[in-house]
Amino acid sequence: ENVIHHAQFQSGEYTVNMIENHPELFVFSKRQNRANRLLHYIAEVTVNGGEGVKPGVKKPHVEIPKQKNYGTSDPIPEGTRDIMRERGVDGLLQWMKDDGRVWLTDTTLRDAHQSLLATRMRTYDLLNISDVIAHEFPQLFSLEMWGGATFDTSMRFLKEDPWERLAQMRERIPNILFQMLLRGANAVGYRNYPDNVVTRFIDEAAVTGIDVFRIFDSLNWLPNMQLSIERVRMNGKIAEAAICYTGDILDASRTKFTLSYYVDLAKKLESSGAQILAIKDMAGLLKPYAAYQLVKVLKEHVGLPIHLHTHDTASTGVATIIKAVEAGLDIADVAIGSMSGLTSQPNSTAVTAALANSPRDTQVDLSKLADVSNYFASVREYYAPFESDARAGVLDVYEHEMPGGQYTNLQKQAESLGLGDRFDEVKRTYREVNDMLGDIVKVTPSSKMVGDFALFMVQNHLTSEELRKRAYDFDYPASVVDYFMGYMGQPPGGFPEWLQKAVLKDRTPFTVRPGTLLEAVDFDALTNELNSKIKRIITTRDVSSYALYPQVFLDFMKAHEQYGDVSKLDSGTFFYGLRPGEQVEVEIAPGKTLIIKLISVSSVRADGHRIVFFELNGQPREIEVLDKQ
Ligand code: 3PY
Ligand code: ZN
Repeated sequence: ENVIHHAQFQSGEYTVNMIENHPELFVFSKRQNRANRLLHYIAEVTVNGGEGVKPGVKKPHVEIPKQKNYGTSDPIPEGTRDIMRERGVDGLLQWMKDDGRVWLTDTTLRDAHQSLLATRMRTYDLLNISDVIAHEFPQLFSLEMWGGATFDTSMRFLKEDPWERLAQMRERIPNILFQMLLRGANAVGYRNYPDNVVTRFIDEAAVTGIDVFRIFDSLNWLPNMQLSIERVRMNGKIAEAAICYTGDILDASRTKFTLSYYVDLAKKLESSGAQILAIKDMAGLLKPYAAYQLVKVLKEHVGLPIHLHTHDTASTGVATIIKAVEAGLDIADVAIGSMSGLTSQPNSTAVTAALANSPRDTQVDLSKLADVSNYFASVREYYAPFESDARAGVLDVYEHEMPGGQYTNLQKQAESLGLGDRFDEVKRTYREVNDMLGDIVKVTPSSKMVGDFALFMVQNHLTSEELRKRAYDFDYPASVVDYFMGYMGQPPGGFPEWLQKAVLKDRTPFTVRPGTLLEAVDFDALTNELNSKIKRIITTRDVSSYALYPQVFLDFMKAHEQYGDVSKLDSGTFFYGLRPGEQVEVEIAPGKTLIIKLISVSSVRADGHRIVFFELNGQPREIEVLDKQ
């Protein structure tokens, strides 16, 4: 396996000499060393708290319901992925249409936790429910389980490899289509990348297990989506292209994002090769009667299946889906009950129950949904530090129009700048910035830019009027400068000139597709660079991660070197460490399990350190940790 994942092997340029030239292929980390590194991690977290968890926060007592162990006499039932394998993409889409049910995409494994828990759900918790999903939910269209913010977050905060998540889940769930969110020319990042970075990322994602790529552009700018659509199709996968919905088509005073604007965009996406049309209502602004109107008119003008993605921020989500179904919707995004609602997707149980015994019954088993919901309800307790304090749907989303996936993330960003208690002001300013920009589509990365701009204004105590008066006096956040330069593409209606001039000063913006200006990445050079920096075998996936997120990837590698593979720890241990007397089993490799028990933690010594006493497989171990408090 080391050999087949080696970049040189995958690039097809290997020879028999390759093994001689790369002796590191046969250097395997020692088990002993792996255990030690994990003990260091657990000691560190026990004393100082895990990432995002303040020291002193008590580890919750969580009972995770045990999941069924499926034996060989319980084969995995046939699902949409099997149908696609047998009949191809067109065959699958025809088969779905003939079936007539409302097809569901479950977003629990991606957007639900991106929206509710700042994208922190760990692979460990996703894998533990994967067998159940494969066996009990073959009636789904797809599982949205990758992409969006999960890619960088998993390296940045969870210190785990996003590619491994995909590969491991693919192994456990071979029967249901896997879906990812792809930000078009921004891939899974926050800026446009050179074309060859985007195409290579798509190839790698397709090979590793993604079947459906939901492709969008943060400004609804078609030229930024075309390359991705083509590349997904070249890989024989499903190109689902999205119109991002903002504003309110039923509000006659909103003249920019009208019904005809969306229909026009949808037609262009269809002629660009899209195989499914997504309505991406990233903030949850699509109200039920607007959804009816939109889907009905789109159905009249576009021949593609329509897939609705909404957020339940104002609690209208289930009604929106049902009205869209009345207008002929084909596929709807939902999240499992305990991970639904608020800034997440509408509740799968509610949608399933609402359509039960109707001609468009989803065929999903309600009692099985309840079991999985119970699982996520308990797992979610570990993620309490990442929850927002919202308890009920609120209407202010119609005011700020912030995407669900951004909400908890922006809140964290505000807290890190010491603006946590001014979040209401940040939200108000977010809308002010939108209006100042001439009303734009707000979704990653344009939403991130609006968020950065809003934080900048709040930090500097500026209203939009004051900013207008002193617009030339400031250095603007990097994302704002990039936006006005044209690095995210062109917004409908263009840029407000006064602000563009003030932000750019003596720089000249461009209007061509950014991908035509960005120099292609030399992947061989990147591979060599990585080989010189990292003491293990470099895979083509590593090279893709590095091309997208150079510093984040290197930091992740450094953490990996220091602590080993922390994705193997359960989430209680990962976020909070161990309590004195607590024992956990860690399966570091198939059949290789460490038994780790925390005995005690010493008081702080004069040099600021504590000694953490463990038993590792019954043998005493001591680890010294600096107490950072
Ligand atoms: C993302 O790009 O991560 C989103 O979820 C946008 O809605
Ligand atoms: Zn979303």
